[in-house]
Amino acid sequence: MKRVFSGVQPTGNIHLGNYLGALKQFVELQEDHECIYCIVDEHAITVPQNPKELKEHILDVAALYLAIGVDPKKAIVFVQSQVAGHAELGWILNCCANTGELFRMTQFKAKSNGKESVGAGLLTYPVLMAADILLYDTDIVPVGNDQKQHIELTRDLAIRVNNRYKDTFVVPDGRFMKAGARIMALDDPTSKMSKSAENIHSRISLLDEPSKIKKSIMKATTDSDGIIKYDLENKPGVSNLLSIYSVLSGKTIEDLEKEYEGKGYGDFKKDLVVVVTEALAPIKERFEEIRHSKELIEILEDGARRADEIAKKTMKRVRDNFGLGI
Ligand code: ATP
Ligand code: LTN
Repeated sequence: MKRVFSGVQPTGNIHLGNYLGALKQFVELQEDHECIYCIVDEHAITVPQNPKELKEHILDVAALYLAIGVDPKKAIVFVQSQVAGHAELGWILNCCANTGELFRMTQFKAKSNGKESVGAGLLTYPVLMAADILLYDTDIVPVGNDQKQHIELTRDLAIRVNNRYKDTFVVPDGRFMKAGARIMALDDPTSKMSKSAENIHSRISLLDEPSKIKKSIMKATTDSDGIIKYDLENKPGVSNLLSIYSVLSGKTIEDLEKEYEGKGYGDFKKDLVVVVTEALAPIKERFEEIRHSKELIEILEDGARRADEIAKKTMKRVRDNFGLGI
C-alpha cells in the first residue's frame, strides 16, 4: 500500500480552500492508502503565536480532521511536536539545503516582502516540511497548488541526499485536485483564499454560521456581464464560485452553466448558499461533538505513538547513512 502524508497548520480559520484543495483528498485516500495526517504546530511558530490560542487551534484542526471524515482507525492523526524526529530531520536537511533555493520560494518572498527583519524559521520552513514528508517514507502528498514549489524542493532534497549518501529517502509525489486546488478569495478572485486575510468575507470557514456564509457569498465579487460561465481569465470571480459549486454538489461545470443559462448572479448565488450551507452543516455538527471529548486526546496520543514508531526507524537509517552518532 502506498503511504500518504499531509499536514495543516493550526493557525485558525480552516476554510473552503483548505477543504477543497487538501482535506477532501485526505478522506478519499484513506480507503486504499496508508495515511498519516499531521497538525503541523512547529510550522505555526514561524510567526509569533499566542500559546493559549495555539493549543486551542491544534485541537480545532484535529477535531476538524475527524469531522470531515478522517477515520483514526484507517489513518494516523497526530501533532507534529509530539514526534521529535521532525525537528531533528529538519536540522539535518537544513545542512543539505542551499540558502539560494530557499530565498527563491515564492511563499517566502510573499511573506517577507517589505519587512526589514524576518525570522529565520520563515526561510527554512520548507525544509521542515520536507522533513515531515521524508520522515515517513511518503509516496504521495495531497496538498493545494500553492505547495507545488515546496514539494519540488522536498524531491530535490531527497534526491540530493540519496546521491550524496546511501539511498536514504523515498522520493514523494504531490497530489493536486483537478478542481479545488486553488480556491480564490471571495472579495478578490486574483488572490487565493487565505486564513490570514483581514476581510472575513474573503473566505468561508468550515465552522461559519449559515448567516455568515450567506453574507460572504452574496457579497462575493463577480463582474458586470451577468453570464454564468467558466472563464478564469475574464471572469475569475464567477469561475471561482462555479468551482466551489461544482466540487461540493458533484455537478460538472458544464451542467451548471446549462442550468443557469439566462439566470442572474442573484439566483446562482442563492443556490450556492444552500449548497455550501448543506455541505458544511454536518461537519460543524460533528466538530461540536468531538472537539472537547476525551476521545480526541486519546486519538492524538495513539497517533503520535504510531507515527513515532515509523519516524524512529527512518531516523536510525538517516543517522547511520550520515555517519552521525557512535
Ligand atoms: P493560508 O494560506 O490559507 O493561510 P496555508 O496554505 O498557509 O493557509 P495550511 O493551513 O497549512 O496553510 O494549508 C493546508 C492545506 O490547504 C495545504 O495543502 C494548502 O495547499 C491548502 N490550501 C490553502 N489555501 C488554499 C486555497 N485557497 N485553495 C486550495 N488549497 C489551499
Ligand atoms: N507547508 C504547508 C503545511 C505543511 C505540509 C507539511 C503539507 C507542513 N508540512 C507536509 C504537506 C506535507 C502549508 O503551509 N500549507
